[in-house]
Amino acid sequence: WLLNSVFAPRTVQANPDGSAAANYAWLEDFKALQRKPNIIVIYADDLGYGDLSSYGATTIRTPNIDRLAERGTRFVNAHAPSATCTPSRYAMLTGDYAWRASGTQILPGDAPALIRPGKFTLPLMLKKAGYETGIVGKWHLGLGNGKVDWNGEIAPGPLEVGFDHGFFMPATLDRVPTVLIENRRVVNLDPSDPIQVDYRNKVGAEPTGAEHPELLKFGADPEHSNTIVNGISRIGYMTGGKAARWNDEGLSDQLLGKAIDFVTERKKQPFFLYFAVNEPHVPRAPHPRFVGSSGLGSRGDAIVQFDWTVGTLMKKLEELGIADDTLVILSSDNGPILFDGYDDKAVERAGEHKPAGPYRSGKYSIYEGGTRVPMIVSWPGRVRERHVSKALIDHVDLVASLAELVGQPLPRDAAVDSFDMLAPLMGRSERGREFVVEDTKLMVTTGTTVASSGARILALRQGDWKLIRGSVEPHEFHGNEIGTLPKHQLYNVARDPGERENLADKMPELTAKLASMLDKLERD
Ligand code: NG6
Ligand code: CA
Repeated sequence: WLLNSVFAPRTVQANPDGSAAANYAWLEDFKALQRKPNIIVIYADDLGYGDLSSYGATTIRTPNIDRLAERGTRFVNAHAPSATCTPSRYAMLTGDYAWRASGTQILPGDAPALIRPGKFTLPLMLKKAGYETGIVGKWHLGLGNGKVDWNGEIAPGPLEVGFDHGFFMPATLDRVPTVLIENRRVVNLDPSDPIQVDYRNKVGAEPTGAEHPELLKFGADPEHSNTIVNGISRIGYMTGGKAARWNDEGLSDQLLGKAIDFVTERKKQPFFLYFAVNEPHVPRAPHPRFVGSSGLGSRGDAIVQFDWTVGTLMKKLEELGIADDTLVILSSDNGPILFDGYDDKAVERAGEHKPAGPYRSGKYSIYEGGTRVPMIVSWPGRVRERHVSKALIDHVDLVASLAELVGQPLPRDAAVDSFDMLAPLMGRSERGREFVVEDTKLMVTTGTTVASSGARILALRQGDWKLIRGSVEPHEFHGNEIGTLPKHQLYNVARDPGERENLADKMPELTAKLASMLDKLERD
C-alpha cells in the first residue's frame, strides 16, 4: 500500500467522502472569476512552530498573524522543504526538492545563481498566467555566473528566473555584502566608492569584529567576526559601498515600504509578491520601537516586529480594496534557533518559551523542529475560515497547487516533487500528501566559513510515521541536535511528537520498507 500511494499520479485528490466533483464546485466558482487572485507569500526566516501565539506561544503575542489565522486555515502539519534557507527556497520556487540538485546548501553572499535561467519556477508559471511578479526581501539563492561585480549589472538573479521586479538582499542579514539590490543594481551605490567582497581574505582597511570587538553592538563567534557594518560584524569581508549599506534597525520598515509600494502600484492587476522577511534570523536588531516589546529579548522583539509588519500589510490590502482578492500564504523557511552566532542573549532570555513548540530541535535538524513550521493561508470568502488543517503539506507543493488555481499546465519533468494540494491549501480537504521528505545537511567548515555542505541527511514522513535514514554519529550545531545516528530511526510523530521513542528495533519491517521507499524516491 505504501508504494502504490506514493507513486500515484499528480492528480487532484477526492475528499474523504469521495465527492470530488461536488467538492470542486468552489474551484469552478473561482476559475470563473473575472479576476485571478493576487498571491502573496510571506516567508519568515527561522520562525519556529511555537513562535506564534496562534500556535501556542504564551509569552510572545502575535495578534496580527493570529487574526490572519482566524480568517483562514492554519496548518499544523506543514513542512518547509529543508532545515535551512537556501534549499527550502530553492524547492519552494522550483517545485523540485533541493536534495535532487547539487550545490543546494547554505550559500555564501558571493555564490553564483543556483536557479539557472531556463529553469521552470513558480514566478515564471504565474507570469504565464498573467501575473506581475515581484520579490522583496531575502534572496539567498546566488547571483551572477561566478565572480559578481557588485558595481555593475548583477545577473542572472531573480529577474532571470521569473520575477519582473526585485528589491532584495543577496544572501542573509549576517553575510556581506550588506546592500540591497533593485532589479540588477545595488541601491544607492556611489561609483566613487566601489564595493569589493571576499569570503576568504580581508579586503580594504575596515575593522573586523575579530580585531575590534569594542566596536560591536554585541559579540559574535569567529565565523561572524569579519567586516563590521553598522556596529555588527558579519560573515565575509567587504569594503566600499558605504552609502549603499543597509541599516539593520530600519531594514524591516524599508522592505515593508517596498512591499506596500509593489501592491499599491499593481492593485488593478493580478500580482504575485514573494515577501521574504528576515525575522527572526540573526543578527537581531529590531527597530527601537520594538525593543523590549516581547520580554524575550531581541529574538522575541523581532517576532513582534514581524507580526506588526504583517498587520500593516494586511491593513494596506484592505485600504486598497483588494483584501478579498488576495490569497496570502504565511510560513517560514526552516525551524527556530536561539543562538546562531551572535551573543544576543536569546538563549538566556527564552525562559519558558518553546520556539519549536512540541517538536524536537530546530533549524539545521532532521527532527521535526527543523522543518515543521507554522503555515497560515487566507483568502476571505474563499479559503475556509477559523479552520485548523492536519493535512500533510510541503512548500514544494506551492508550484503545482497554484498552477491548478490559475489554470496553468506544468511542463513534463518540471516541479517533479510538487503535488497539487490546492484543495487542502484552501481548507477544503484534509487529504494532504501521502509523504514528505525532510532534508538537512551537516554543517562543516570550509575555509573560514561554516556552511551546510556536509553529508545530506534525509527523512521520510509517511502518514504518522517518520524514518530518519541512518548516517553518522550524533551531531549538533549551535545547540540544536541535527538528529543523526548511524542506524535508521523510526518514530510515530502523532503519538510521539517529540521523537523520543525510536521504534526502529521494535518494527524492523516498517523501518526497512520506509527506508527502501526513501531510496527509491531519491533514485527516481
Ligand atoms: C550559517 C551561519 C548562521 C546562518 C546560517 C544561514 C555560521 C557559523 N553560521 O553558516 O549564522 O547565517 O548559515 O541561515 O557561519 S539560513 O537561515 O539562511 O539558512
Ligand atoms: Ca532560515
